[in-house]
Amino acid sequence: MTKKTQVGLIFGGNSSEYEVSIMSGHNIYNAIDQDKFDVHPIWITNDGYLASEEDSFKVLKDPRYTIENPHEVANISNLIQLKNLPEIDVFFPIVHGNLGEDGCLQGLFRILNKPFVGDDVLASAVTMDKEFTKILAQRVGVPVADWIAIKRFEYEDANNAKRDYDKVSAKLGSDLFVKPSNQGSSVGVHHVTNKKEFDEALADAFRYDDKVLIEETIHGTEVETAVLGNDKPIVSGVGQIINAAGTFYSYENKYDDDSTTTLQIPAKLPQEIVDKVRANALKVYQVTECSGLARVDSTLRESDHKVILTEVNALPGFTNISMYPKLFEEAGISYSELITRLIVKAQERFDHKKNLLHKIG
Ligand code: G1L
Repeated sequence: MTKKTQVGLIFGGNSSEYEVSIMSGHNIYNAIDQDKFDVHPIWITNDGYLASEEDSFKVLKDPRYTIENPHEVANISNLIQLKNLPEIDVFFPIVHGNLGEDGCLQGLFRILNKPFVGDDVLASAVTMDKEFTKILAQRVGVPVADWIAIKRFEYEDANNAKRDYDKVSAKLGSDLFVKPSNQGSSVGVHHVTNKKEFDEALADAFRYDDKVLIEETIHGTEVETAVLGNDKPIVSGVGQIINAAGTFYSYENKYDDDSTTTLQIPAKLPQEIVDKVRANALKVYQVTECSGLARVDSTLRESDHKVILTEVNALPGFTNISMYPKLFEEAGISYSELITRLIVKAQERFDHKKNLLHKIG
């Protein structure tokens, strides 16, 4: 019998998506193929502390478990001590927030010289920035909502045209979205239709980032596609977000169980639109140099049925009822099989990179 692969499952984290991460960790732990893998849970508490393995197992088994005194356990910077866990063959990070999502944690894995599931440093950082993603998508001919980016130094200049609603709406229309460029979730995102709302939205968005995007609003249906793999990725079918309230898909209804949001899989859309959504998703995945996985979200514009890129999510919701796993389930890949494939892709990428030369050879 070959030795089982030792998986370091990192979850929790000091972010707004803490609960989703705990649920995902719980679901992964229950679904992972135990003939192939042993799980070593690494729990980062909501206060940003690293829990013991014993406590980490407890919360994986029961997501409601909390530790009485998290401040007694090590600080998150002790993640560097993970190098002292020689038994870990591959890391599986399901963490969001300032550490897990923008390439920092991926950089730590690179320094530790260990394979890890999900996107590498560059793709994590690029897809985290909504403006870089748009620029790259345009480069491969994928339409995006028209936008203006405003940096903090521009915002601080009272005379700057970008903070003048009348001037901005002359270019982008009066129906706008204002959002921090770097947020993964919908935190700090505002839909505005007048000067007062615009001014308030800008002030709020700048609480979360030093660069804010002002975008034309695209009215239509939100559709999502799941992509999996490295050099020759596979693209799932298309899912649709059905929002009975007709409002935008905010942080609240994204994760709220009793919300009116439902997932329609597969989307009931004409074949040529489905093909377009999938082709766009592949182009964007490749141009942003994603590997491992990403969920690519688009809006199907009501007025002309054009498919417009919304965002690339390198860290999609990953509970067993989230869109990403559900899309592959529909394609015949179960949640357990998906976990196995992600780990295999992590090892393949690592083995390949290991053979690249770093000096004249
Ligand atoms: F490891 C993967 F597969 F790359 C991965 C990592 C993180 C998949 C999904 C996520 N998602 C998240 O971390 C979350 C912030 C959405 C919480 Cl589940």
